[in-house]
Amino acid sequence: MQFATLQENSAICVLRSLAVLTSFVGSPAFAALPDTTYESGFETCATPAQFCADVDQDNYGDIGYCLGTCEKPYDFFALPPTDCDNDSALINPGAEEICDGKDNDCDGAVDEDFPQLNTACTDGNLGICAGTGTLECDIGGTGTVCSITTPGQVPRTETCNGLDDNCDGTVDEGNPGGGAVCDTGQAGECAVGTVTCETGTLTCKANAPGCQEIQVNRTNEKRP
Ligand SMILES: [Ca+2]
Ligand SMILES: [Ca+2]
Ligand SMILES: [Ca+2]
Ligand SMILES: [Ca+2]
Repeated sequence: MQFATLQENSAICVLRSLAVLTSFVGSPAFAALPDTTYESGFETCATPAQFCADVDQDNYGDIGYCLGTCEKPYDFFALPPTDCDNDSALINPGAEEICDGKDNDCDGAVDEDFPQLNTACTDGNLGICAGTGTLECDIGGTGTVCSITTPGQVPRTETCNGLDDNCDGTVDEGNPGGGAVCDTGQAGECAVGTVTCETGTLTCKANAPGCQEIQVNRTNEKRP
């Protein structure tokens, strides 16, 4: 490339830079800048670099307000990669992603390090005492916590209903509602039985092996 052409390109480069700077000076981003001493003026060169305004001074500039110059034009300008939030020094491509509903590391994804967010969870209680909800960000933003939307019930006496009423982790333990002698309605050795809780239902179960089971109707309704 000839020297004259280089000079023309350099001049165009400076003019374009000044045009961008003019629009930047009148922008809200410029108004938000701190009082800072200008470090250098404009110089001409064949391959200027893009320096972008770094309003929050986290060393990542705003792609919307860049200058093509040979050297860093002001001490509040920075080279790419650029900032995705120039109003917060805590958000930039070098920041760590935290759980807060924001894209802290400027990778285009929000809270991507917490894939368990918004999935179902429980409060750890057992049986009908278990509360259920969804995982949300904790206060510190370092993890998730179960936000209960449906609280568990208070424990109650175990009954034959297919539920863990007393919240000890076992369903219908101790044959609740059962134990009495009953008539199976069958003949012979199959006639005498014992009221037995099986799969949430009270049945009259013959004491002798190999006999048919008869359902007992009085207390077999399930409770919510
Ligand atoms: Ca910045
Ligand atoms: Ca985040
Ligand atoms: Ca992110
Ligand atoms: Ca039960």
